[in-house]
Amino acid sequence: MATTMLERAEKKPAVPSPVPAWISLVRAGAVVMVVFAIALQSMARTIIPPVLVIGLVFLAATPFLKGERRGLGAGLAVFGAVAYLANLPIILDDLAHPESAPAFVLQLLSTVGVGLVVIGGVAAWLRRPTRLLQPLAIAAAGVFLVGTFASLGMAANTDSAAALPGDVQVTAEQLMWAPEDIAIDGASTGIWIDNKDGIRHTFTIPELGIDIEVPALKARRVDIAAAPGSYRIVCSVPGHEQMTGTLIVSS
Ligand SMILES: [Cu+2]
Repeated sequence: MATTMLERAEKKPAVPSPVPAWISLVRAGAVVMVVFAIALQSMARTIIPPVLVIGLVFLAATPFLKGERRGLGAGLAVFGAVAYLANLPIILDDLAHPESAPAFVLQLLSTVGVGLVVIGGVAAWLRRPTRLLQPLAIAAAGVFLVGTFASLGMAANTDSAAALPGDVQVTAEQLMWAPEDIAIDGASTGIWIDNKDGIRHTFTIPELGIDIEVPALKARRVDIAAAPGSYRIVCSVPGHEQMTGTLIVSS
């Protein structure tokens, strides 16, 4: 009799075990990171190798995230955390400027994504899925939505300066100044700076004490009073060291 029952039990189709909460969290975070990688590169209109690698790693790992693969979840958490910390100065700068909405929203997305993966990864490592995981995921979504609406509102309320007649135009696009050499003379001393990027820039001429904040997709103008000569133009945003140019002032 006992043997028959045992046989019956063995023949019963296996009931799939529920997906552990931590794996759902890591999966959700991984999907967010893939979306982040696609969105950031689309906005920049170029392939950014480290971002491409981050996106591909999460994309490749996500299908293999299953209940028994705790190591993979924990490994993704470490990878996500290291990638995040390596870019921390850039991320913090973007998060400190919500009026430049595209960059702010993307960094909020990466923060939520890495946060979910790390919390899920730690839960996997401790082998202690807790009831807190679902509220944490809901809180992360809430932070993202509130932050996004606040940022879009601030961007909408940020003015853009119009060019005045005679202004020399300089454009910030794809982390470059165009043109890189700006010539002004006694007749034209105004410069109109048009930021076509989804991230903030600064039009900075250290020698002249000029440091103009130009939010994403906005324009600013500045009047220059300088002795004839050439002056170095930079952008002081972290990671924008390649944005250099020269202001040539003739008499
Ligand atoms: Cu810049």
